[in-house]
Amino acid sequence: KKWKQLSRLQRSIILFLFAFLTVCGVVSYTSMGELWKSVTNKALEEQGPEPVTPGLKLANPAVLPAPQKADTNVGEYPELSPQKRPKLPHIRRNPSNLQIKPPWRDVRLQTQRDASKVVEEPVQADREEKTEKSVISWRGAVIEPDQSSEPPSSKVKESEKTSSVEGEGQKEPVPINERQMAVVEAFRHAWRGYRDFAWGHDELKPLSKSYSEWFGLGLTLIDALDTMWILGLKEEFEEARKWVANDLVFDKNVDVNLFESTIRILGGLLSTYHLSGDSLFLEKAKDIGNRLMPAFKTPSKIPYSDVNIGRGTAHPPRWTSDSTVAEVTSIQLEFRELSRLTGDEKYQKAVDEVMKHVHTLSGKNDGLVPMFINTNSGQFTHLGVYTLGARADSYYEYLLKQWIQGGKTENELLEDYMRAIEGVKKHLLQRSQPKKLTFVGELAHGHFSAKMDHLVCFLPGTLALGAHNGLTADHMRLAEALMETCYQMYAQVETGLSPEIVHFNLHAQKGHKDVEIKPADRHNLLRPETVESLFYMYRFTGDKKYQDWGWEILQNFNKYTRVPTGGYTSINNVQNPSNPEPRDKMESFFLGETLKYMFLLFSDDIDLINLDKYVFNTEAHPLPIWVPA
Ligand code: DMJ
Repeated sequence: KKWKQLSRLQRSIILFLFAFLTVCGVVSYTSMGELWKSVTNKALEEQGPEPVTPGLKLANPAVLPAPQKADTNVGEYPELSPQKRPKLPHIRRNPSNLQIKPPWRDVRLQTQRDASKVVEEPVQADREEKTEKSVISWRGAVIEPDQSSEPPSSKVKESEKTSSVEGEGQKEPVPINERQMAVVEAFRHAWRGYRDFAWGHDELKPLSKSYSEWFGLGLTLIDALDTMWILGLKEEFEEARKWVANDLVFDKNVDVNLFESTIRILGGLLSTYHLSGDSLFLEKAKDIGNRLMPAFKTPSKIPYSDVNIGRGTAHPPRWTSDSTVAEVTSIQLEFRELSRLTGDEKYQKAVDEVMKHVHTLSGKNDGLVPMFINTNSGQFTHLGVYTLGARADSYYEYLLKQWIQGGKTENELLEDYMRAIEGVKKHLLQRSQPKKLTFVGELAHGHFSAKMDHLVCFLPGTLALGAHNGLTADHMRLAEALMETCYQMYAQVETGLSPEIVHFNLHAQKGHKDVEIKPADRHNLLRPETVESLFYMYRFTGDKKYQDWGWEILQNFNKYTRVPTGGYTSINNVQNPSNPEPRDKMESFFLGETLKYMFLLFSDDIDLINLDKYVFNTEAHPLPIWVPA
């Protein structure tokens, strides 16, 4: 106890003295070791035996600046209460009311304030549970009981005080800088193409000046709503809002993909509701949320991939009764938030059940999951193949993000996340030649492949977010290494744009770079993952190199993917600067994610979507973090 009361400096001095005395022979190595053990393992010993875990590291303190206000003890380790899912209904279901005023700017473009506030009175039952404090340790993430004698309820009040709208609303908006202006310009250019040639349709085809439909629901428009809000584009936002009010109809005989429509449409509508406070968006979110619910009517409760939102029927893809693991485990943030807002727990129940079930499943490899799950049996299928790329990626992302969304109380999510990252370290990490870049490969039936999807570049950002929330400093070090790798996936390529997939060289060969690209993989779809991670890395470290890397990427998007008549296009060949072979398609996530993360990356205003108040869904739509009761 006394040891814990000492400051870090005092602890360091004592340890230094012991080391000094040991070297001088005054104290034996053994007693030095004992002291060290008793200091570092105290929490572990208190809980009794820990499952034996290869690669287990002792807890490290959070590596990053302590989160702003949300948690008082995060500078040490996050507090975890006994395993309890957040209870519904929550008291306040209003939007976060993030904007004191709308973000519209004059010539001197200014950032809007995002004075977020999710005030939820703790329900009585929760208060009682909170008094039973616990110690949780998981592979280097040691979460100690709250040291303060303050009752949980007074803590809530404290956090209410510090995040109050009144308090923050007074702060001067921060003017946007030149790089952000360049993003606004890029967005306007992209939007012009969409508005002129694809208005109300899913995706712009900028070369043929037409559009493509996927679900026929104005996907790009909905995905881009909160980006317009954040960038301060008033006219564009108002016009798009009118379309949502008058033309967005979900009562259509159309099959939509559950995951894609959840992350883009439901997520986009919910975040726009929070940012704008406009109930139109909540009404639309409820409508689509309800229409997606039939997907969960399966023998196993693992949802089908496709839903007919007009007929209320759901089914798996034609060729299989499997769903994709990432898809069924990356819809939770959105449905849980829908429950919180509506007070109807059915949405949260459905998605929580999926997570609980997946938590118990066999077929994982040190926390790594296969890519498919059967909707009848509820079991993983196609066992033995592990990737952090397509079909599994956002499973890992949402473990951490749900834990954060729920106020860091759902221990199973944290356990699964920590175990999975250990699995990544054990099975998937390798170093390339000649630059010794750390990368995440794939494992197929025991065989390692040095293949990495660009999609995996979400991982540095997610690891950094975990470290910011009190997880081991080790994760931050890995995030830094992987961030460098993802940047090199751009920098080592002729156009300065990453291909969809790279293969890393494991052996040095004269004239070969780290990154090799196969002809089938050399396209670029304007994907966001690298700039997304750059945003997190800059937010948490303040290291300007991350902004500079993002700036290079923006320049290269402008150079090779910008279509003069409006819009940006995916390209087929990142290795041919003289003809990158435009594909004639602008994906909705370019506006929903890529440009939004660029704008946030170039900002120095940590309150422009404060990461202690919001958690981004996997389509870059910010949703409020529920204030812990
Ligand atoms: C987006 O729809 C989401 O980011 C998803 O998680 C992965 N694929 C695209 C972007 O690359």
